[in-house]
Amino acid sequence: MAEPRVAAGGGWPAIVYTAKKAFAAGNPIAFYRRMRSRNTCKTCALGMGGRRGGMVNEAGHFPEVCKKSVQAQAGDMQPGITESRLRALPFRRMESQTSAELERQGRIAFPMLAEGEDEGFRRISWDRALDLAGEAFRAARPEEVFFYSSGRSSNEAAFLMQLAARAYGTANVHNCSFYCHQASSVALTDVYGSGTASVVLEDLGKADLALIAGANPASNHPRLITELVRLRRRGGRVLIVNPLRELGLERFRVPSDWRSMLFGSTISDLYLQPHVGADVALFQGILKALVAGGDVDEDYVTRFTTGWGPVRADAAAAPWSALVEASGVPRREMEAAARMLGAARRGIFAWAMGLTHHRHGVANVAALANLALARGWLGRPGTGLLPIRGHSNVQGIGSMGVAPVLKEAFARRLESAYGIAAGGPPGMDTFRSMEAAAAGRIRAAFLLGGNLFASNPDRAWAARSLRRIGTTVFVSTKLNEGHVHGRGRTTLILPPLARDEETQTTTQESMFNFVRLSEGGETPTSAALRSEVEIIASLAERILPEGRFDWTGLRSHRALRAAMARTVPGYGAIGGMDGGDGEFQIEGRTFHEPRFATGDGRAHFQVTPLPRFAGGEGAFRLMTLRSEGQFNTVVYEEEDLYRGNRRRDVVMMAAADAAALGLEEGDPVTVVTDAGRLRVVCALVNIRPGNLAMYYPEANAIVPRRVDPRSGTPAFKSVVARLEPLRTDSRGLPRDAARAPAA
Ligand SMILES: Nc1nc2c(c(=O)[nH]1)N[C@H]1C(S)=C(S)[C@@H](COP(=O)(O)OP(=O)(O)OC[C@H]3O[C@@H](n4cnc5c(=O)[nH]c(N)nc54)[C@H](O)[C@@H]3O)O[C@H]1N2
Ligand SMILES: Nc1nc2c(c(=O)[nH]1)N[C@H]1C(S)=C(S)[C@@H](COP(=O)(O)OP(=O)(O)OC[C@H]3O[C@@H](n4cnc5c(=O)[nH]c(N)nc54)[C@H](O)[C@@H]3O)O[C@H]1N2
Ligand SMILES: [Mo]
Repeated sequence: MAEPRVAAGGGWPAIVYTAKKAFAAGNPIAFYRRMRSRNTCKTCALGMGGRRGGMVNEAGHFPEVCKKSVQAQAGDMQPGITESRLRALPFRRMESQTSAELERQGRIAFPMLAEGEDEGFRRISWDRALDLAGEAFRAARPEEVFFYSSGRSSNEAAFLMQLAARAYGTANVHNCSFYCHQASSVALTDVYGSGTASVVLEDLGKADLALIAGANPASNHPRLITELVRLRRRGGRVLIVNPLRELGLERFRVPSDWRSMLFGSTISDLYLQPHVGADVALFQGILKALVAGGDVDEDYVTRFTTGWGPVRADAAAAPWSALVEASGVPRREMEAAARMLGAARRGIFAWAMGLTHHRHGVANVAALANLALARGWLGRPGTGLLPIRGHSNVQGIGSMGVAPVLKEAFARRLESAYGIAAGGPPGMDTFRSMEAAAAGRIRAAFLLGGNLFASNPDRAWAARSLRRIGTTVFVSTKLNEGHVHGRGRTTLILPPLARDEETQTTTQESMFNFVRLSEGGETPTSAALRSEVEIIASLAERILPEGRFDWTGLRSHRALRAAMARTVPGYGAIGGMDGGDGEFQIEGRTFHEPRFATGDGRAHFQVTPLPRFAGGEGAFRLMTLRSEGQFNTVVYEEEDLYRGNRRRDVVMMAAADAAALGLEEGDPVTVVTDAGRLRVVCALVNIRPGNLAMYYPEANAIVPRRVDPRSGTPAFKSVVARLEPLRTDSRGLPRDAARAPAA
């Protein structure tokens, strides 16, 4: 078995790493000062920094820092790419570089162009670049373009981008949440009429139970672990639902807490390991046991919810044997979980990609919400539902309307304020836009950050599709694989300021629906960089009829915030952002009383049929996941300390399955899906037999193009896979043999 290289998550390795990065950035004092500057943290959406200063959380606690924020900061503080360096970087060299090598080329410091048979990018002027981009959009019809945003940009840029796109006439506007938490938004809107968390950070401080399903916050949201440690110190309980035993969810050393650093902190009280994609069965089993134990809050259910009857009947009708078989979890473990829920007074349920990246992602979240409702844990302090968001401003980008459909009230206000048809038929989401590109139907695309190439399923298809786009306009801080493998026939890269380098203040929204201010003001890498708002406004000026908008007004972030205050639901308070301590909680999203944003004011139980595993006899369930040493498509380190892997071209599997296949740690093996084959080596981990794990983004080479029909999210974590151990025959030549899992 691959032994973890450390005894607990976090701890000294995290601190040493931080110090190393700070010194590598040149001047550790300047680095620290920049980390502490009054700007929102650049990595996850837990919500750090802002007006209260960097490394401070929403509850005012300091110091809060993680490896990821240090990497992001070090990446942005790199010197700019020079023209001579760019000349030495033709596509044929870029094509063989890893994501880390491309990132380490430095900050993109001036606009770049590649067209026709060009062998690489070359520097061009801002005016020329913007003119070319403008011409491409003017030559296309509105249905032949799309606008995508990753989750790092500001609310101001996002608001302006969707406004310009809609005024231009397209609703093909979307963001990375369509590959991330869209299933949560769809499910939560069904449950309580709003698509985001029902809780604020303080609620975590009041809960005595936390259930964390399908998430690995020890790596991906380390600040959340601090909350779990505090919760346990108060005598609370933590329940983990994850097919894979993640070291950091068992033990963690919180660097900002001396007790935890010295002795380590236990995280999980109960660790349930269902099959990949089998959470609905598990949650239904726990619900069944809750009913049997008399732990349903009947009074709450009657007064504040609808739909309990059918959900209860469904759970009653499901035989234990079917639930145990489907989930892989023994009945006594589901009953133990139900007892833990029953013994707690206030619980918060949180989840991430382990629930959303499935064909039935929406049902996964709905099934978890049913459990919360049965306990009366929605709309009361210290209770609620918390989708753990990814990018630092992905939620704000969605709130700003970077989505193919808008809430009715939002669309109406945009129409009356700007005379644009915002309430028309829905545009294409991210995956639909990729399909349109594959069919050669996209003539121009605008990509505000991100890396659509490496984040898509079926890597070869994603490359082919993106390469068919007429003109692709990237607004990117650093080079990534998408700029080369996923470039358009004409490709422009426009370099923006990072949020802490902006000359005007910007705003970001956390996963707790809290909007904070970034002051910007740090010295940018290059004087040529422009703010995202400036870039978008300059493009919009070129593609919209003259005099259509007051462009002086729309370049002012303050004026944009005034526009948001008038149009974006819940954002009324943003107009006052610039005065005093203007950071604010968005209206109408978090619930501390059981009165919800649904038509009838109640929360809605949802019936969730058990999804069936599509693999059949002999197939494994393969998930793709992250290590701590990467941020999405950018892999900083090959090594995964926590899972004990020194390389990433591995398939992680259970010892029992490996033994049945005659495999040992490090043996070569081919993973086969209906999208392709990938030769990797075997890595033994503590995962439920019958299930496999591989690293994203590399595994996208063999992740098929299947999406959840309700949310449009690719099923990155329910892939049907087979293994072919590489065997040798009597002559010592390789001979492939397909085999089945042990369980
Ligand atoms: N260090 C770091 N931090 C990040 C990121 C990063 O790349 N690196 N990315 C950011 C972004 S955009 C996001 S969305 C988040 C992602 O944060 P997470 O969702 O935590 O990340 P993943 O690694 O995709 O998957 C998380 C867990 O889901 C489990 N899992 C897989 N399938 C299932 C299943 O069927 N059921 C259950 N119950 N569990 C399952 C896996 O074992 C894994 O532990 O992190 C953000 N923060
Ligand atoms: N198989 C598999 N596929 C997945 C996933 C998975 O778990 N498994 N996860 C999915 C998820 S959750 C997500 S969110 C997507 C990620 O999809 P994306 O958000 O599209 O990808 P990222 O890798 O986060 O984008 C990184 C790039 O953003 C740019 N960038 C960084 N900072 C800034 C900035 O401040 N401004 C601007 N303008 N640009 C910036 C840089 O050029 C950097 O290279 O991938 C999805 N794909
Ligand atoms: Mo994400």
